[in-house]
Amino acid sequence: MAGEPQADCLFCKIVAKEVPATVVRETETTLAFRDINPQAPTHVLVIPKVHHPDAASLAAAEPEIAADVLREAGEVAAQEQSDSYRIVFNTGTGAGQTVFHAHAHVLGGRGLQWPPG
Ligand code: IU
Repeated sequence: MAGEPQADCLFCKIVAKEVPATVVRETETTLAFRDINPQAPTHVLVIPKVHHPDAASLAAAEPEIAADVLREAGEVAAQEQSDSYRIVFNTGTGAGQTVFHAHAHVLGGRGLQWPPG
């Protein structure tokens, strides 16, 4: 069920501390940790602790927590001293989503090209 922890979800396991992660920030509703395959000097994932498969589903079901994720993305960038950064929500396999628990990629620390690949 949306919002409930999913037994087969990697990010739910990270929230439950069953899988280790390098956590950089934590709030009551969110967790921010370093991506294991960083694509920029700063590459942090901000996730809601509740399970929703993607960002739009999270925003539809629990808009306050979606706002928490966005606010924390900004806090991560500030903590990493990234004035310019990108927040990415890959949605769907065709866009590169591989983990179906909503997450914001926070990328910074280098120049970022547009359009993305
Ligand atoms: P995506 O947008 O669903 O592709 O992002 C998933 C990210 O999760 C991706 O950048 C992976 O490198 C990252 N990740 C991780 O940080 N820790 C893990 O154990 C696994 C994936 I598996």
